[in-house]
Formats: sequence, C-alpha cells, structure tokens
Amino acid sequence: MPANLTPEYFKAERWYRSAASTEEKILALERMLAVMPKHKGTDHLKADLRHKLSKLKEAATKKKGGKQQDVFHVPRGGSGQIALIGTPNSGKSSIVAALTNAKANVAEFPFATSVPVPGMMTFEGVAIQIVDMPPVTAEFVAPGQVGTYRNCDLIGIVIDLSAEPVEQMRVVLDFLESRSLLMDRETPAVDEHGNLLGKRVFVICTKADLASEGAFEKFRDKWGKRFEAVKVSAETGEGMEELGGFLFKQLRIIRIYAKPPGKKPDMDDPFTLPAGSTVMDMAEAIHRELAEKLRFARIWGTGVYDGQNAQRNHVLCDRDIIELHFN
Ligand SMILES: Nc1nc2c(ncn2[C@@H]2O[C@H](COP(=O)(O)OP(=O)(O)O)[C@@H](O)[C@H]2O)c(=O)[nH]1
Ligand SMILES: [Mg+2]
Repeated sequence: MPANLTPEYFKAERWYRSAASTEEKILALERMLAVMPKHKGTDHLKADLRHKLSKLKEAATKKKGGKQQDVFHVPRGGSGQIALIGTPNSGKSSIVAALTNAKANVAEFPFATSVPVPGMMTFEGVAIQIVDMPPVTAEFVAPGQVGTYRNCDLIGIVIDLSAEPVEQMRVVLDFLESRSLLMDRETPAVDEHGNLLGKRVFVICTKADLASEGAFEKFRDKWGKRFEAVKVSAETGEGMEELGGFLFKQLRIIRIYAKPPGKKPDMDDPFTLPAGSTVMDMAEAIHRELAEKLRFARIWGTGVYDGQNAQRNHVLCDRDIIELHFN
C-alpha cells in the first residue's frame, strides 16, 4: 500500500467496498481516482483502478440490455436509508418531493406510486436517503414491498392527520407486525437464531394544515409511548425544516470529522458512525488494516479538553474532531 493516501481516499474506498450496485461502484471508483494524491507512488494503484473502472462500465452497459432487476431492491446510499410507509394518499410522496431531489409522484389519486423511489437529502453534511413507497391497504400490498423494508435502516410511518389516524395506524402496524418488520419496546422481532428482523419505526403526522385542532396531541396520547412522532405539513411547510434534524436523530448516528495531523479538519464532510462508536471504530472506518497500527488519537469535542489524548476504546460524541496517530 503506498504511503500518504488520505482519509478522503480511504473513505471513498470504503464506499466502493460497500457499494451495492455496479452503478454505485463506478461512482465510488471515480471518487477514489479524483481524490488520490498524484505522484509516482500512486501510479500503479491508479492504473489498477482505471482498469477496474473500465471493466465495471462495460458490465453496466451490458446489463442494461439484460435481464430485469428487482425494482423493490433499493441499494442503500448515504449514511442511512429511511423507507416510508402509509395508506394511499397519506402524503408520502409529498414528503419525499419536499425533502429530496427525487421526482416523487404526488397525486390526488391513490396508487400513483407503484415502485420505490429513492431520494437523497442532506442534513448538516450528512446524506440521508428517503424512499417513497407504494401504499399499503388492508387488502393490497405490492409484491416485493416487504423486501424494501427488510433492507432499510429505519421505517417512517406517514399518517394523514386529517383522516382517521387510528385506522391508518391499524393497517400499517398490521402489515409490519405480520411480517416481523416492527421493533419497539413492546415488540422485539427476532428470527429463530435471535437475529433482529424488525426495524425501528417512527411517525410523521402530515397534512397538519387540514387537521382539526388537537389532532396531533390526540395521536401522541395514543401512540407516543411506542413511537416518536412529529407534525408537519408538506403544503404550508410547517415543521418541514425541523424534519431534517428529527430524521437525523432517528438514525442514531454521530458525525465525526477527521483531522490530518497539523492540518485543519474537513468540516463539510463528516464520517458517520453508529452512536456509541469508539476511536477504534473510527480508525476502522477510515481504513481497516491501518486501524491495527493506531497508536493514539487526539480529540476536540464533547467531554474532553481540546486536543486531549484518547485511547482506542474512548467513546466518541456527535461532532467530535479526531486526529489519528499511527505507528
Ligand atoms: N393540504 C395538504 N395536502 C397534502 C399534504 N401532503 C399531501 N397532500 C395532498 O394529498 C394528496 C396525496 O399526496 P401524496 O403525497 O401523493 O400521497 P401518497 O399517496 O401517500 O404518496 C395530494 O393531492 C397532495 O397534494 C399536506 O401537507 N397538506
Ligand atoms: Mg405516493
């Protein structure tokens, strides 16, 4: 491994290794090539990556004419994937359209959305993927839909506050519970080996502009203990600004900024790790093999004095800045 590859490079490399599709692999490789330091020591690696890239591009063009892919498999992107769920017309597509770059299909008629549509939003430098979904009803669920939910990090129930929230919750929870997709304090969902199947779930109560006075409070009285809930309106924009922070909180991740020794940290492009991650987890996120050579870290942030030395098992906090020192 040539020396002086940067954290940025290793980040792109990690993206490449975790990429779920050929298209995503291509993007990651291009990123690796773009951020690679340019000098003699990297010539070999560069040639190697270019070779891989052209192979992948070839495969991608071939595949286009080939067999169809499962449209319900949505490759994960960003620091977390949130799949929405709700009954027809509850307001799912409007939320995805308001938050992300995706062309979600907002419509007055039900079943306008027939396949998952992923969109990407950013909250304070963190990319969060939101997936618009076909509706669920008591009678009909699109085949394949379960697969999308099985694969996501978090499920957001979208409730139309102006129309029978109790009935909507019944339909949605029926769907999730009957497929072991729901996890909360009352419902741990595990398979026979004890693996978790269920997802954490929260609720977005929308159409606040149409709802009757006190509808949200009533909803929270009934469901608040099991599910965190927010109130928004895609129409007036009420609550939409706070929604980004709420979604970030639901993902339970922390932002960590890498600082090369003697340089300023890149505050625009944090690494994201599960809450509770340690210095060693961060080192592994940058580069698995390099992590074993970690000698110590210096941290600027919460619960430490500036530049404090920290051991491998030190638990990091959201927004910490970390400088890693290797052997
Ligand atoms: N007044 C109001 N209408 C909304 C709001 N959100 C969605 N709608 C309307 O409700 C209908 C269904 O919305 P859509 O997002 O397509 O619902 P979906 O079927 O769950 O994806 C459309 O006519 C939207 O314009 C909202 O917050 N307020
Ligand atoms: Mg829709």
